[in-house]
Amino acid sequence: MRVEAMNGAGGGAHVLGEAALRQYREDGFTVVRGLFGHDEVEALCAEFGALQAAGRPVPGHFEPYPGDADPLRAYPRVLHPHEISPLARRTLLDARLREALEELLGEEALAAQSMFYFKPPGARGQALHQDNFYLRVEPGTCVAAWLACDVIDRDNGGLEVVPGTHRMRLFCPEEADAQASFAREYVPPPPGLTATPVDMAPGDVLFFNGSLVHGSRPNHSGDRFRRSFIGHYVGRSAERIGGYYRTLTMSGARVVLAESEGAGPCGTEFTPHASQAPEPGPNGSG
Ligand SMILES: O=C(O)CCC(=O)C(=O)O
Repeated sequence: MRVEAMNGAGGGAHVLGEAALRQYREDGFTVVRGLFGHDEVEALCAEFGALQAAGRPVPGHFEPYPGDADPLRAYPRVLHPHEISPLARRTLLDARLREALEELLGEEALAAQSMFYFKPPGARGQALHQDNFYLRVEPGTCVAAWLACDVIDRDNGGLEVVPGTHRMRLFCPEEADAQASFAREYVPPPPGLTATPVDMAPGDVLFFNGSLVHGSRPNHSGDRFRRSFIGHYVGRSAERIGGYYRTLTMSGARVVLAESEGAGPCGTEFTPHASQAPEPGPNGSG
């Protein structure tokens, strides 16, 4: 696969090069290597590690069941952590992400959500899906910035993308395999296209279009977490978005967009968080 490799961590220069922009336009994704430093990644892991070790629920954000046999109940994903953690908020609104996003969007970026995935050994993945199925950004779509916090590969359930699907419509999902995916929706790769794994190192950021089909398989490694911090963004020209997504400028000011219909948290869980239950999913499945 062609993944653009460049270190954009320095100030001043464009975070993305021409080749990365071209790849994003053609394939729907690109990777910026080493955009965040190892110290920054370690600080994020320490922040969320402490949240998990405390074992206390934070309603609407984190609902752990310490010691549960299901690794994803012991280490559930953290939803909208930027609303409970100043470090997560700084990361979501980071100036390097802003610069890359505005190059990709061609306009001002607004932040729509953040998430942190622990994905411990043995955890299920998230079946192939399209983010804008959940965010329902209109007109247009969203962009994800997916920051690797560990060495991420096929063995520990790294992300897979289906290049070119960003130019296609939103597909009606099928039901996912509950043994392999914590989320219900599954979008099979369209005929002739296949899912391609994206191997990453801590600090690398994968940017991808909100209509790109992507997802991950279970973490089959015996002992390696696959942690990632994820931000979703929209262009300033977006008019509507799902009510779950409380958009912010990259300076942190709230921007209220009209609410689009059919939206829900990203990935309808087979066992939903209490905070997700009242929000009807795109298929009314919650
Ligand atoms: O990290 C994963 O396994 C899935 C994340 C994802 O699909 C997303 O952020 O949209």
